Amino acid sequence: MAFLIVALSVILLALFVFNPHPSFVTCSQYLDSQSTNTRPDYNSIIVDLESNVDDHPSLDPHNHDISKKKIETLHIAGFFPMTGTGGWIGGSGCLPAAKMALHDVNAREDLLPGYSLELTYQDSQCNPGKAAKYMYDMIYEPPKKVILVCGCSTVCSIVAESANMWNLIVVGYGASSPALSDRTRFPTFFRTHPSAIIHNPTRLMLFKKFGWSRVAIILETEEVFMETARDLEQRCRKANIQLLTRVSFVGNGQPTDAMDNLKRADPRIIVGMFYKQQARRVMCEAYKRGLYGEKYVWFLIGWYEDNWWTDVKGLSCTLEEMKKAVEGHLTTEALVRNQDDRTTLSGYTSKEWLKRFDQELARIETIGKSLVSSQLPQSRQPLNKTQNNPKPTTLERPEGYQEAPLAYDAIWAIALALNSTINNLDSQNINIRSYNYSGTSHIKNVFLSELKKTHFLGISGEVAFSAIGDRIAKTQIEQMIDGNYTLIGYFDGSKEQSELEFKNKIRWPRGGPPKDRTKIQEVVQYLSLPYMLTIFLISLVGIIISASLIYFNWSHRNDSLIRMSHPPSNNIMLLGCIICQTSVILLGLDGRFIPSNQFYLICDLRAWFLNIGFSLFFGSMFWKVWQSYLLSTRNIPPLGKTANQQVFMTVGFFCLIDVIILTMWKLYEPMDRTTVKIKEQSGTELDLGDDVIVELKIEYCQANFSWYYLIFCYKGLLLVFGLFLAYETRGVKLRQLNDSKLVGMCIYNVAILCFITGPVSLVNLMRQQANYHYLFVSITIIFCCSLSKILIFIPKVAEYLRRRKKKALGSGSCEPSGSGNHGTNSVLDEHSSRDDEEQLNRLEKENRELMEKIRERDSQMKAMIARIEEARDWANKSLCETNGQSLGFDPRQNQVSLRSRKGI
Ligand code: ABU
Repeated sequence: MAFLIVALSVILLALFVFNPHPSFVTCSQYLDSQSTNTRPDYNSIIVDLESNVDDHPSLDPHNHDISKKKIETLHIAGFFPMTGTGGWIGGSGCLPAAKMALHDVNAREDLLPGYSLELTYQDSQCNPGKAAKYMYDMIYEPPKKVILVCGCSTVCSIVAESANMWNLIVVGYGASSPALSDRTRFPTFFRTHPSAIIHNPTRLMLFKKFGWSRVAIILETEEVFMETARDLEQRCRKANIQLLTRVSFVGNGQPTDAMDNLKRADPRIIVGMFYKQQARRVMCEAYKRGLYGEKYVWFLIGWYEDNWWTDVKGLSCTLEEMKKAVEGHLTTEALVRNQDDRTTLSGYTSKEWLKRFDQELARIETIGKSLVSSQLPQSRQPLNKTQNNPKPTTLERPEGYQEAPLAYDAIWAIALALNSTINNLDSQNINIRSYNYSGTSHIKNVFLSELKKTHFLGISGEVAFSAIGDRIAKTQIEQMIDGNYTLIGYFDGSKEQSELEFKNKIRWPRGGPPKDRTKIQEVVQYLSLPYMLTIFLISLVGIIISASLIYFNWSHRNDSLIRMSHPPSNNIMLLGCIICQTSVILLGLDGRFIPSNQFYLICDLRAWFLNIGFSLFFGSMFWKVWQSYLLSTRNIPPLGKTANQQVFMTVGFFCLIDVIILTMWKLYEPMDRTTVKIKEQSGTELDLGDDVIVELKIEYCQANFSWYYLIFCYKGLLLVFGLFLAYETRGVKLRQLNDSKLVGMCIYNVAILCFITGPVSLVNLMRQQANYHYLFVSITIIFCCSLSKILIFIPKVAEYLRRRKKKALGSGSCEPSGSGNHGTNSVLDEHSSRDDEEQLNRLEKENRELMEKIRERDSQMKAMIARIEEARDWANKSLCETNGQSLGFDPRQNQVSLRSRKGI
């Protein structure tokens, strides 16, 4: 027996000495281990608090009876992120608060009588992998834990998702992820920390207040931020606020690419969602890209420590640059400290509590300085005042200082819920000691329902949990002014119709909120008025001249000079000129004169006038060279009475094709006004400020180029054929069409100019030069029309004037009728010319009859010769047969004799 007792003692001693899980500690165990721990760290300083609690009066100004006898210990397992390189490492501020709460709770006689609470904790480093391992260790390592507490969203997610498997309830003091509100995924999770989505209504209120309807989001790819961004996106969509872009980057990477993408979207209002370490990198990159200053408003998370931006280690920005980058940004954060002077459940007002907490931190600091001053986390390093931080406010505050009341209240909430649970279980004759990780979840359920009912005034305000286990809180808005955070106001998103409550004015460097976008000022480059008016004037003169020439043609229609030029075709040509020159005026009418919604009419009119005008103008000339070609190459009667019909039909046919094409164009792809950017100028250059960009645009009729190509093909064929005819008839002089040679010359001009102008006018570079384009096209049209009129009519008019002059001088001399070639004709009075013409027609008719007779005689002669040849062949053949048979003669040698015998 004695041997057994000794052996058992040895085994127990060995187990105690070779503890397989030395990585986590209870507060009391820690005191023992301190004597052997040669490496002091920040955790150790905090644990010192526990060791000094009882003999430190600052912890207990209300002098609760802390000597009460506790007989049973209830164990809490805690995750406090205190070291690490990413995420939220606010355990440094929260652990002391949790320990204060434990002390206060344990000191209360009326709370958990017969029980004391003890905390076993781990530095999770805000690392879910490490947290998972520590959780299993803490669960499987006695003593049994009745509840878990955690901070940092990534850790709470993994802990809370698995805790239910062990009938464990989790209370989060520092986890803001909206994903944690999912009751199916986290059925036993409660938190004193409000969800991060409570920032979003506040952000939205600010967007609306300052008239921002275009925002961008940059976020770190952690569930907490992704869910918050998703919620913000949905709210923005509902509020008609455009989300310009949403860029993200991985937590342990550099945000450079994301920042490049962000800059490309040209945002002005940027919401940033990331942990502090990445916030520094983002703001440094923002500085480098110029995404800071008076034109930009950054919305950051408000729970970083106040001097988070001052640590420039590992950044490529100086402190000065960082200060510029963060200046003026706004933050939103949940209000997690009771704002009034009411005494809270703990017996302190929040001010008293804060004072007490600050004293504790100071005490820890004192201990820490002597122990680990060289190993303090960067955020706690005193700020070098020469580094241009004029008024640093929270030099010695550890990370998590802001969330400390949440950690304090989390322990109180647990204590209250446990207290009610024990009472509840007592009434059912169940002891809390029967609580087990596996098996029945009855105790867990009782605990859950008690936790749900929890409602008390805590240091962080009213502590109550919503149906999804979330904390309800107000948000606070702050702005960084001169390197320090200044309170701007509050917003209570939980209340319907809530308004922003301003305490201070936001400082806007320009006196007012910046614009949410670069203002794009469109400037349509219209035609230069002097150019346009000059062209209008020239066209008008051209139209008047054309009309006058029509009149001239009509009034001198009986004059052989005019009559022999086929005046109807010339009139059609002049009408075409009038229409083409009108189209030039239409081309000059731009958005200054035509409202945008009616601009399509101008587009249509331009196309119709130019096409129909061209068909009349060129079609009539085409007909003339064609007739000239027929008359010169075929033996056809001169232009008769049907000539007028012919010209009308030909030109009408060309116009019909135009009508078909233009109608189809209108029906299938109607033209409309469009503007195209040709140049961009910054507003600074034009003294309009850097928020403005001037876009120089040109306006034209939007059309599918296929229609242009179709018309060009058709007109091109006409031009080519016209050119051919003009070339073929270049040397032909016809009395019936006395100006056909001149018309041929006109066709050359028109064809060449059209072949150049048509394609060039479609080249983009040309189209972008509104003035040059207009001048180029309109001068070509005017030139074609004017040259044709000059070539065809100047000789006629000149001749007419010459005749009039002679007549006026009383000259009676008669000259023979002219050949009709451009005004070199002899002067004839009207009667003589008519007789002459009749005589000519007679002669031509006789000539034709004679020609016909000659042709008849000719064919008779040909028939006779053929018959003679036939007879001769026959005779030769007969002779050959006769002589050949008797004499063997060559028949050709006897031709003469045969002929003589036949008497031919
Ligand atoms: N206020 C700290 C929140 C940290 C987190 O949600 O991870």
